[in-house]
Amino acid sequence: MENPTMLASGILGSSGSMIRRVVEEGGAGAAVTKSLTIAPREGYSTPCLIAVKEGFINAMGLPNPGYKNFLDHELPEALKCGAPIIVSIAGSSSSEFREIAAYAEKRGAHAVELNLSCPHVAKMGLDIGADPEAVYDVVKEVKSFLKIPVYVKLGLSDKIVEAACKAEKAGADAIVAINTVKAMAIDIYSKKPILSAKYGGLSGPAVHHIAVRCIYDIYEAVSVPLIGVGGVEDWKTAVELILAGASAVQIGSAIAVKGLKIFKEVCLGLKEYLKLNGFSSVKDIVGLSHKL
Ligand code: RRO
Repeated sequence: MENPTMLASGILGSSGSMIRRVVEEGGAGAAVTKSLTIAPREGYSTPCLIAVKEGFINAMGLPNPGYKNFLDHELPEALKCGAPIIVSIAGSSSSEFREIAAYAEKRGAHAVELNLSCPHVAKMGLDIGADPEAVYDVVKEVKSFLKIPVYVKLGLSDKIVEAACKAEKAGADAIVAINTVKAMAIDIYSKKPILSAKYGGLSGPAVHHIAVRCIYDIYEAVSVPLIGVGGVEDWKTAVELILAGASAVQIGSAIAVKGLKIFKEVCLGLKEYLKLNGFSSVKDIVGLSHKL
């Protein structure tokens, strides 16, 4: 990667041309696709995304054209940007993760990210990620044959550190944390939950300090590289996740607020911060808050 910023899964990662723009115009160092499933999914009906005071709540419901469609028709375009493209996978069993990961590798993905963290789709995501033994089984299965790196994306649960340890034991090459946090918004006039799926995932500034805490705790427990996600909205929030232990950061909700310029803004601020503090590389500050 040319810089430590990445496009987070779920934002602009549904088409090859958008991914190219995020890298070529925005300057992201790498991009993660929207999570792919075996069969195409339409996702939940509207309302599926709302803006709240400190972020967004979404329940998109994993809309995607199915892995074959995406990997045949969108990935080749995305790969033209030259930056690493990481294919996000959602499944409800080890064999589903295996099937999609194998095809992603065949079609030229640089890595896969296993979505064990979506907080509001039943039997997928966090339903697996909050069960450390299930995390071990899925990661072990994918690692048993795949040559490209396997990132494991975990979400907020009481077991997140245990799950990260199990993922590492099963061979994960990196841990990504966190996803959105299960939440709800109620319309005081209709007196009903606003999202059609009732529950959704909270993202943006509201979850930043939860992400910092999770990265900090996971860094103490594992040796593989960590990628921090959650409320990165400027260079300061990126530096905070790096000091907690992240080697790179993913950016999602802030794109909806600031546009694609967020990537260059973070990189520039990070560079200045390193220079002003006498460091020569991001590596010098990864996990530094544990050492002082
Ligand atoms: O598609 C979604 O509703 C979704 C997914 Br897969 C995820 O991992 N996280 C999220 O907040 N929404």
